[in-house]
Amino acid sequence: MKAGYIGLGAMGAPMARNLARAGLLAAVWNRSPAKADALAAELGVAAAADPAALAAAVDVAFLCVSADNDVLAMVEAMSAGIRPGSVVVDCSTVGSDTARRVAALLADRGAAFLDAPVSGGVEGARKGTLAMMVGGEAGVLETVLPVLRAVAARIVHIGPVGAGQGCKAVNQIMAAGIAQAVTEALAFGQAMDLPMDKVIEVVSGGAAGNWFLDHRGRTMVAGTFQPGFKLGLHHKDLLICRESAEKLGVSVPVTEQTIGEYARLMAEGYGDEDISALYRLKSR
Ligand code: NA7
Repeated sequence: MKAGYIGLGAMGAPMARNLARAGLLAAVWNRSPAKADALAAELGVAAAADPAALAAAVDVAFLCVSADNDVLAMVEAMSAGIRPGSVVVDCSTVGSDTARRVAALLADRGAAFLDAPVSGGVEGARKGTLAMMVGGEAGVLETVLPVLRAVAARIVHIGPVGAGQGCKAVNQIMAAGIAQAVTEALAFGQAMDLPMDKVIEVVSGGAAGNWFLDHRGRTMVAGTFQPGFKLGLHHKDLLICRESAEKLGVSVPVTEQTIGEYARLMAEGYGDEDISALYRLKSR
């Protein structure tokens, strides 16, 4: 089975590398061509002329682009080349409605679709240890499972198309709460002049230990906020969560607070920093 990858950003590029390591990658494409050319040369695969050419050359086409409209634009751009029987796997974080729209567009071309957002950060993408939450037909997932295993260590079928994105919204709300708790607590520790290296070391081993503290705790107290996961992208995800919550009549106060605080940081020019830049506000 041959795979192609569209969207070679912080998450897409390392996932493409893992597909190449598994001998599955045939072609890549990126909006800014320099990234695709460099990665294609590094991995010895084709840099497709356009998304349609990539779609025509593969059985499984991965997508990992920023937002809903970008996914829709890419699927439109691929459609002339889509092979009947092929599968598009979207690892972007977008709304469930977008996933369903894309699935319908692809069904008209005889192709299948899985919404397959991931969690685990750039570290997980590099190591191939991502958690992948999948929406779509179980039979389609089964067909492409050997390919997905090259990029993700935990792959769970959540339900029909859109359910993967629903699960990702759960993940993103939880990630916001964890970011709030960790940045607030570490700023509090810093204000007490505690030795923060030691605080992080011991707290990590107890009941409050978590991934975000382990991977971003030391860098945030040192005042560096390299992504990681861009704050502006998490803001975009939380807007999706808020919209769903409104439709469901569910209250999401942590999400609301985080949206407001991210918006402040974005207005100050920090939107491309890691989400741990929330620490900037907590430590003022
Ligand atoms: P990055 O590192 O910001 O990468 C975004 C990628 O999406 C990058 O390759 C972009 O191309 C591409 N992109 C963005 N908009 C478009 C459009 N309109 N058309 C084609 N390609 C586009 O983000 P991450 O890798 O961290 O995250 C990607 C997704 O996974 C996102 O949904 C997250 O929430 C989760 P560029 O290189 O800028 O030309």
